[in-house]
Amino acid sequence: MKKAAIDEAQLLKEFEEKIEAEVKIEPRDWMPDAYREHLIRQISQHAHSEVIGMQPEGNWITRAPSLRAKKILLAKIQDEGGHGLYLYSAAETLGVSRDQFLQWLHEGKAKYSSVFNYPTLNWADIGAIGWLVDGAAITNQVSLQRTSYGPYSRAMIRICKEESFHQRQGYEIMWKMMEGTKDQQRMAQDAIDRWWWPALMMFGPHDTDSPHTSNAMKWKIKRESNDRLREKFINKTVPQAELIGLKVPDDQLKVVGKDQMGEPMYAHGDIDWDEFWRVVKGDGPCNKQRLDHHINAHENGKWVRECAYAYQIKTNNQ
Ligand code: FAQ
Repeated sequence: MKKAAIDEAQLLKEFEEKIEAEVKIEPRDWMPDAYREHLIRQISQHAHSEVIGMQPEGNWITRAPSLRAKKILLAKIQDEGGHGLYLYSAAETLGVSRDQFLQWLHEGKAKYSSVFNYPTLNWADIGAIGWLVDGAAITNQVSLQRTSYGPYSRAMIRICKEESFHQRQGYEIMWKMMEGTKDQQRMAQDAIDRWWWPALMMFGPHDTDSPHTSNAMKWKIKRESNDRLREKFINKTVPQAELIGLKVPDDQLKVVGKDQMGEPMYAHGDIDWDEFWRVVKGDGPCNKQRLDHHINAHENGKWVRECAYAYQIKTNNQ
């Protein structure tokens, strides 16, 4: 065996021992190329989701029903932008520039969560996004706090603190609507009818159809599988819906047992995977709108980046 190959085998062994011992991998540590590429893909897509995810809610800032609701929504959307920034920073530690990430997004080479390609038709949708979309996101992100890559894990810890507030404010909106008039109750039910399935799709394809899960679990990038996280989300969310008088739009949903705390565990009906892949591949109700908006905003913000860059050069030269 040549020396370079022996060195590489030793480095791989040390890397695997760290993963096994739950020692975080840090940016300057040696890591296999495939591990690096896997992280670049997942973290940048996660960042894009946070930023594109600002659009469906941003649509309702000017139409929030009260000053309180408007302040909360503004703060929440701003948080999502911040989450995108933490995540882009974490992804950049892997050696790819932010410009490159954005170029991949604009060229359609990078993905973002399918759920953000659905329209927000009324105020109840803002409740449904906070409750269901943030609820699904946090279920996944709590487990990602233990991901093996240090910068990603630390970003997740910070993000989860804010995300739990987002979930609660969404649930509060739904709760208030369910205490309101018959029309408000109908709006809330209509919102869960439209957002339930897209929220379940956020967890990705079934484990058996998920090409990345095997490596992700081996390297402890993902700590729980797509299906396991989806089940956790359903088990947590169905009782919340029932508590305020909402019905989850799944006729096949049934209780299949109790967990250790005595809480019900559910089996769900079939997910429309044709719809999922159509939306992932660009043919959802709002894919074009979301991407065009991002491209335009990026173009319009060019002068701000140029000013910041000029200021940086000026201060560095002082
Ligand atoms: N949408 O083999 P897998 C949020 C793609 S944050 C689009 O299972 P993996 C906060 C997948 O990329 C929400 N594409 O892949 C917020 C892959 O394609 P590729 C985002 C999807 O990576 C709230 C292919 O399918 N959260 O909401 C989706 O092991 C409110 C095969 O899939 C994260 O990104 C999908 N739903 O598992 C903001 C969490 N599912 O890359 C604003 C971090 C799968 O080969 C308002 N990411 N695909 O071209 C993850 O946990 C994972 O990447 C999964 C997918 C679970 C998303």
